Amino acid sequence: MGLRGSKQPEAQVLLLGLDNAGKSTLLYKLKHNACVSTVPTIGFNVEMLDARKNRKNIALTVWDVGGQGKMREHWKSFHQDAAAVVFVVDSSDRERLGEARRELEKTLRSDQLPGRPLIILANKQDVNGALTATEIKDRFHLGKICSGRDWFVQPCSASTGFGIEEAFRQVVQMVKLSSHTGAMKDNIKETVHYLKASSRH
Ligand SMILES: Nc1nc2c(ncn2[C@@H]2O[C@H](COP(=O)(O)OP(=O)(O)OP(=O)(O)O)[C@@H](O)[C@H]2O)c(=O)[nH]1
Ligand SMILES: [Mg+2]
Repeated sequence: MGLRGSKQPEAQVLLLGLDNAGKSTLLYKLKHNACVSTVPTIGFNVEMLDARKNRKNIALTVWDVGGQGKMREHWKSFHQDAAAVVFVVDSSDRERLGEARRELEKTLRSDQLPGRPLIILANKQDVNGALTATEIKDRFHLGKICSGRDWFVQPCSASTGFGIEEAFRQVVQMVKLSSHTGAMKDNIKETVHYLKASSRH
């Protein structure tokens, strides 16, 4: 059963990427078509998005998990039941590209994400000098590290909205639907308790 308690087919989509990549900006652009001013995410944001797949209404639950160093150790709590991973890259931040690649590789090694499709968002294309989607594909050696899964790189700007709908369509097309999400909710409950407890110290 899904978070809404409906029988509508649904899928859990996990938004990951370094801090400052633009995940939360993207989530709220998708949800409200608005450029919301964000603060670094401590914990996660979650939104339901409606979509159509195979001529049916489906519900995507999109989990946007904070990307700061301390948050990354919690990413794995969100792996289970994620039907697809959307990895957001700040294409204008050349200095942190290696760090982003290492985090992506670590994520793809998770035994809880076997064969799950990967959509890389080459975000911040509105910034002068941003790397193109092809450059990101090459620098991340995506052909090599993504063997055994479907993958796609989409250039976009979460701020302006450029490429966002195309990205969403790709996610909908590539995601596999399921009707069971209970385990993920349990994992997340534990993580939320842990984060609340940590923030009190
Ligand atoms: N120019 C430009 N700025 C962007 C874009 N997307 C996000 N930003 C900015 O980048 C900064 C970080 O965006 P967030 O969405 O908070 O980043 P995040 O990935 O959620 O970061 P964490 O929550 O720390 O993991 C904000 O100042 C955004 O306005 C974009 O496409 N273009
Ligand atoms: Mg955020």
